[in-house]
Amino acid sequence: MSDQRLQTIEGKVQDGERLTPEDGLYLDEQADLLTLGRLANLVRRRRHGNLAYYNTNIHLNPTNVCVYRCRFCAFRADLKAEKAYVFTDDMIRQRVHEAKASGATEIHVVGGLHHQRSFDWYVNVVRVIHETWPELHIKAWTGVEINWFAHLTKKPYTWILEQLKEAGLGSLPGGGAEIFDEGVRAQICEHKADSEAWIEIHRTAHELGLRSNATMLYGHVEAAQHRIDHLVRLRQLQDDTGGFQTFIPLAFHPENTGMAHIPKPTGHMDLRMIALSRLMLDNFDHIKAYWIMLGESIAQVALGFGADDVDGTVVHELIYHDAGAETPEGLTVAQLHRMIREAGCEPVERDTLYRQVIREGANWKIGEPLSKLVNA
Ligand code: V47
Ligand code: SF4
Repeated sequence: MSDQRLQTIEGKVQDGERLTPEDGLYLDEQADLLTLGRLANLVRRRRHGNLAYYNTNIHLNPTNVCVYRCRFCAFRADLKAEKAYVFTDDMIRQRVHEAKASGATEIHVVGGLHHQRSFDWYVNVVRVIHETWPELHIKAWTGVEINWFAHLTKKPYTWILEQLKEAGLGSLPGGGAEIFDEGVRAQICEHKADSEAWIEIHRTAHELGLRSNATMLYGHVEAAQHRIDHLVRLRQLQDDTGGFQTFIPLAFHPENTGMAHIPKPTGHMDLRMIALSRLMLDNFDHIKAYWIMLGESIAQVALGFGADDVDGTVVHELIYHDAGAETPEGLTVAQLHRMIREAGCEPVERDTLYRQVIREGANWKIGEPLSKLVNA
């Protein structure tokens, strides 16, 4: 690596100056892992000190039936396939009761795009959850799903999001972004919402006061320039709206997918992606090391490579486990605490909107925004 180039980039990071797409490409293609990690950790420590966040959540994938056939997806099923399922209202209520019993503050809801279900069915999923336990934060439906609802109803995104908000929606998860480059999208998820639609939906959500997350699926057919393009487009939208909360780099899991011949990204690449994201996304508060897909060990190490969040207890995860994830489907709070403390950080429970969760016996209340805790 050219020392001169690296020194310039390091100087920018130290001064809190924005990195250019060219800097990003240079770091992705040339920088060694420890340099990337050291610089990203500098930014992470500046923003969060030694705090590391987690939440107590539960997942619900109400159906796996999907009209699309993304090549990286092992979760979807055809309508008549043996593994196809659709949750009834009672099954949804049961999951909410389980969430309550486990002390969850969030339910994360995503699924397939069922050929025979109307938009009302998806609104009803949100309503049933909300009516069963109004305090539970509902983080539901990716940009791809919102785009499908617009296709079903022929209504604008604003209308769709307002209906969902009225039913109890609290925020949007970051899925469906994959890689924004249309050439890559044509190879891995040809028919679903394109990058412009995904960006427009998140912009609309932010304008309506809904916070959202963003993801990037890496380690398949994409190259460094596609990853940097993806990060820069997210950074631009965040400059406009400030509505993103966290960025989650998602490692491709190949098992049982249409791209099973591609090897799973290595721990080396996983840590590089965490660090690169922290360095490029200077206007995102949080970088999440999603332990379900990284594995507990890499997620733990990632806390020293730019990540400040490990997601949550995550009971009932299906998307990665169908694609061969070997992690458990859930971790206890004690296990998360141990993982975080061993990495030299202090665990702080957060809610979906990144406010502290204060527990008193079986009850919890929402405290200060986490930004107030750093260096407090
Ligand atoms: O959009 C699907 C990805 C996403 C595979 O917002 C796969 O807090 C790897 O977005 N290998 C859904 N990735 C999950 C998601 C998410 C996860 C955790 C937290 C949040 C959040 C969001 O999962 C999909 C797709 O990009 N995906 N199949 C696979 N085989
Ligand atoms: Fe369907 Fe989502 Fe799987 Fe694509 S990733 S096939 S949209 S369930």
